[in-house]
Amino acid sequence: MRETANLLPTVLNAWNRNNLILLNLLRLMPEGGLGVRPLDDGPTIAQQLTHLHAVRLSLVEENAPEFVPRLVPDLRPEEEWADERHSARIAQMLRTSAVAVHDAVQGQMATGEAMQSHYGHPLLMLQHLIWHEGYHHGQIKLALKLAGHPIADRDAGPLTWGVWMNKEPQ
Ligand code: NI
Repeated sequence: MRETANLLPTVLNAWNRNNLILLNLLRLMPEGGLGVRPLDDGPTIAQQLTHLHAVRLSLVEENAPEFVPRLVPDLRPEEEWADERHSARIAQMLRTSAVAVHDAVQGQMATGEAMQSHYGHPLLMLQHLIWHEGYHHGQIKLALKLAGHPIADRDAGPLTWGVWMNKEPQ
């Protein structure tokens, strides 16, 4: 019988894996990929990634504001859909907001209370974000394919599905 009393570390580990997969997607991005738009009037891939960062920080701010990190100007999502084309800066944003979400959920779990604005349980915020980011992951991969710059399954597999399936603790 597995211990079910404290699944929090496993759930937080899943969140960290989700972020690692996004960072890996950024690493796999073909030359010029950040500027690709799935639709003529739609956001670029870069904008989708900064949107993810901004949504994370907004949800933390609305629900557990004490965990909003003090951000250097470059990492502040002044504009939700910023068209940031520097991959290293986007990666830094995603790392920072991932820690903020992790700490907010962990902190809120410790209080035993619901989140301040939305969600009856802190883990639902985490699940919501994983769902949101998986949605954009698919959109980004499809956009690259439509633009003629697909990421090959053999390259993406180990850095996406492989991260979820890795049996080693991360
Ligand atoms: Ni979205």
